Amino acid sequence: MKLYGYFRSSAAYRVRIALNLKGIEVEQVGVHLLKDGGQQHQPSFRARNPQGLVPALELDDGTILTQSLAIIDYLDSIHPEPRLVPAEPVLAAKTRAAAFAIACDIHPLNNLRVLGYLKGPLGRSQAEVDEWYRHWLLQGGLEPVEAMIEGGRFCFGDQPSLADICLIPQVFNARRYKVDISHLKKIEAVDAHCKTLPAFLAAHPLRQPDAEP
Ligand SMILES: N[C@@H](CCC(=O)N[C@@H](CS)C(=O)NCC(=O)O)C(=O)O
Repeated sequence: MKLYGYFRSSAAYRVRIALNLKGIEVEQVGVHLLKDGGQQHQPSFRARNPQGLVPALELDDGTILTQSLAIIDYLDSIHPEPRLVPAEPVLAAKTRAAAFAIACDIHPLNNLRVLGYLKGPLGRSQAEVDEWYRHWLLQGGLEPVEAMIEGGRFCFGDQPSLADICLIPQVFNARRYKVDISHLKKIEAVDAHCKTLPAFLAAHPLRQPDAEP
């Protein structure tokens, strides 16, 4: 399988964590989101993902899967252990709710193309764009997620789940954009624990073949 991604893409980071947790090896293909006007917009990549977004997972028979959560669901289907969503229905729903709060409610508002639209066509200053980012990351996002997660060593208990897979890349983004999350104690504790685990460490943006300083 081939994973089309970008080292700093948090959606690709999610898929890398899931692959590592399941011990599935893939070839990584870098799609530089900033070079050449954004390689995600080139026809060769659009043929793989008409949305022009990473990640995309190409299966050995050439089938292309897109959308990180759909890809992770596929990985869970073909390789059920370790499970990424608990079997118990209530815990499964809570796990998905925390994951979706990040992937569906924070991430799309702070995506590269949204920030670019604010700054370019809408003429917003860098300070306004930074404030937009901080607002949707914190009040619109991680602060409610802090209240949703139940703790243990991970978001929900002592096994990593889809919630942690979505949370850790979002925390990486918060730190990268220098948004203070030190008041989010449960999130910081989960992040500190994940930093000790090979599956999360190996998925870190700076450890990818296309990483840049
Ligand atoms: N919902 C999609 C989001 C994918 C996405 O937004 N990817 C970003 C990188 S994290 C991207 O490719 N952005 C390119 C752009 O904004 O032009 C998923 O979960 O896969």
